[in-house]
Amino acid sequence: MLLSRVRGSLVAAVVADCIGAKFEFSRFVNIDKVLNAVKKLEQNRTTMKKKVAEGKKEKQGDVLSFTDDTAMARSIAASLIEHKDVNVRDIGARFAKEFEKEPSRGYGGSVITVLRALADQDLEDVFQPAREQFDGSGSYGNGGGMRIAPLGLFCHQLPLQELKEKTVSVTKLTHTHPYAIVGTLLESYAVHLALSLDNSKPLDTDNFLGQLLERLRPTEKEIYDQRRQMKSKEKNSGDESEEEGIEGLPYCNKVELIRDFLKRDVDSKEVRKKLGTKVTALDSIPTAVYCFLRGASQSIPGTEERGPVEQTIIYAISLGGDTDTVATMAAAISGAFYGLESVPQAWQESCEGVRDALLFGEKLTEIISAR
Ligand code: 8NA
Ligand code: MG
Ligand code: MG
Ligand code: MG
Repeated sequence: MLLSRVRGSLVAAVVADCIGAKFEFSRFVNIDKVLNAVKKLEQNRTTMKKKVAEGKKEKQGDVLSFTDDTAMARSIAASLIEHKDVNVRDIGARFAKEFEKEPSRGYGGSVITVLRALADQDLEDVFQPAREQFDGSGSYGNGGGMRIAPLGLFCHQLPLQELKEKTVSVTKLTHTHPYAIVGTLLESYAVHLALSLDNSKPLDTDNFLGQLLERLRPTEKEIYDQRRQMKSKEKNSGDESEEEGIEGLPYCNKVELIRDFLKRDVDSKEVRKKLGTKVTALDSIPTAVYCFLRGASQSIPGTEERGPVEQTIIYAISLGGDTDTVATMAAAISGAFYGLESVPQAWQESCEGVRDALLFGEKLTEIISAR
């Protein structure tokens, strides 16, 4: 059912961010450590329920907080619901307001300059602050991808061209580097594709990658070509900004690498080295796609008794690095395929923002279904 899958994507993304946040950038993470953390969380819920059943006073229990990833995704979801379309000025204003209200959600080091500038209601060009980042080259952080899932869901059954254009404009509010844009497109394409596929039979991972590449290849080429044209125009008009060369199609190459990884037993070290777990888009967004497919193939040692969404989240966090962000992006894709029932109740009850995600999911589904 569409409702379960839209909600599944949003809720899985929230719990992955909350659970992953504790491990962000910690040096020694592995499957056992992540499993211990989720088992503890599950036990806490069981103990709490027992106490309530015995008539002892209800305790709220520990609730894990969400981070910037969810804060920004919520702004996009709320804006899409209110305007029934992408309204970049409104999304920018919401990003700024959220940041102002709760600046300690773990925002990226550089994006905060943009978020402060976006608070200015009279800003003539909302994309200007992002364009000025890093001496005019723009941020290539993964902040575009970590928040884009609600848009991938919103665009269900709309033409790909629309999904592409809307994704690019929402990304450019904070990230204008072509690597950030293509990475965000990879994530929104993946969420959109996962939601559209028949989930009554097991996922055909090879077919998923084939369809994803079919979407990504022309897009990646187009985004780099546009950038080259823009930079060459600037050069001719005397603008000094320099661009380090973008060669080939690095995202498509990484997606091809995922196909190879799925055929053999790949250890975490190789995944970290060749796909990456950094805060940069190119070194984290393809990794999220891989984590989704690894969980879907149910091939993660130590997690055999768990469902695919759980496996994806546990595995993504176990890789270390930017754990909350890789996990939230992977979970958004996985939840869109497997649905809300695949996210354990205990996880849902332990994370801040799940109730809102359920509500956003309901309203987004109403909009999609009314088209
Ligand atoms: P961003 O735009 O600030 O980018 C993140 C970082 O990437 C920057 O601070 C730079 O170090 C580097 N970077 C990006 N573009 C360039 C460039 N053109 N040249 C050189 N360096 C560059 O923020 P974002 O929104 O993309 O960040 C996403 C990540 O930041 C997420 O993982 C998110 O969770 C968060 N984050 C949180 C913490 C934390 O304290 N919890 C720390 C780092 C990042
Ligand atoms: Mg974060
Ligand atoms: Mg950020
Ligand atoms: Mg992060």
